[in-house]
Amino acid sequence: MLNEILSIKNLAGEEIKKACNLKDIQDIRIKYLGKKGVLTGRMKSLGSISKEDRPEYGRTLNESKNFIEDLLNRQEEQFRSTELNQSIQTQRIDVTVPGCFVPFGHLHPVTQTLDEITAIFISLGFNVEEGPEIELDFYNFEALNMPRDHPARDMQDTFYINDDVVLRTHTSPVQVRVMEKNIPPLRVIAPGKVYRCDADVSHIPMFHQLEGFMVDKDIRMTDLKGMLELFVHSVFGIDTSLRFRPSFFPFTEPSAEIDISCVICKGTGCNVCKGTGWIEILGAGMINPRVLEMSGYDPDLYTGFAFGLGIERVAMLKYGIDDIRLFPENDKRFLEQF
Ligand code: FA5
Repeated sequence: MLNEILSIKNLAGEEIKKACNLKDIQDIRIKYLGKKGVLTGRMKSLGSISKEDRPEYGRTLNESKNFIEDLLNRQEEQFRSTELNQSIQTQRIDVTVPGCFVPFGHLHPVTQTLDEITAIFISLGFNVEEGPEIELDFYNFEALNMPRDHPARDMQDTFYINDDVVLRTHTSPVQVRVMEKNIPPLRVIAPGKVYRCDADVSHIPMFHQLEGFMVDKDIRMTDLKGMLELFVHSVFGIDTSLRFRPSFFPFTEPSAEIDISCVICKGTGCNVCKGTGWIEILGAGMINPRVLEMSGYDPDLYTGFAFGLGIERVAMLKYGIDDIRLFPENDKRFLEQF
């Protein structure tokens, strides 16, 4: 019986030597050591061996099993490393092959313009604040000196959610929200999206504004003028002139609309400026004392200026675009030019 075990061991050894690949090794392992394997079967029948012969028979079985296992493992290891070397050889990466081109995206021209303007005001010491786009009628109108029946509400075609809630029509409500929670001095810009029921070549229903305001003791119209001059010269160049035109906003007094000399024709007159040489870019003024008072400030102690500009309008002038509706269309052929 011992001879039988030894011949099984030798036979397995022969087969392992002749194995050509990992699959052969796997088959031999199953044949001899698997659940129904030749050697496993002998081990199961150990109980039927006489007591005297059992120790030697058991030892021989174990040694043979260890021998076969060891041989299988070594051979398997060898096949694995050969396989690895072969795959390294055949799958070598050719670093000289040109890579796949991944096109780079970039920021939308309106975002680029907004970022540029924001950076200018940050460099002038302004803090950035934000307010909700779904706004209470109170902040959008009432606290800005436009009660429910005020005709000035008609200046902005409003999307109403219900009687008390609107999509904000401008960034000016952020003035009130900031003033409510802070005491002067304040130097704040509030960029963001605003909504109006409005659509033609120079108007879209969702656009961007940037509100700027400063409140402290002794803030004057000349401070507003200086800030805006600096801003316009930074964006459009030092040769650009500014013109303050009297206007009306219920939340500023006095109010002005600010024109710049046409950046296309340099003030000589073209179809962009409709032959006038001037283009309107923003509304501004000294914050109405009633607004200061409603926000909890003493208007005899504090004064402030505020301005609000349309970002798309600035981007149109900066890039020479004649139809504002191109911005929200998101046609890649248009966007790729910036
Ligand atoms: C206002 O919205 C005031 N809140 C601005 C202001 C702030 C005045 C602080 C005084 C003090 P106005 O309605 O003019 O003002 O809008 C400001 C700018 O938004 C306009 O000059 C224009 O550039 C832009 N704008 C207005 N409506 C649209 C629209 N539908 N599409 C694109 N841009 C618009």
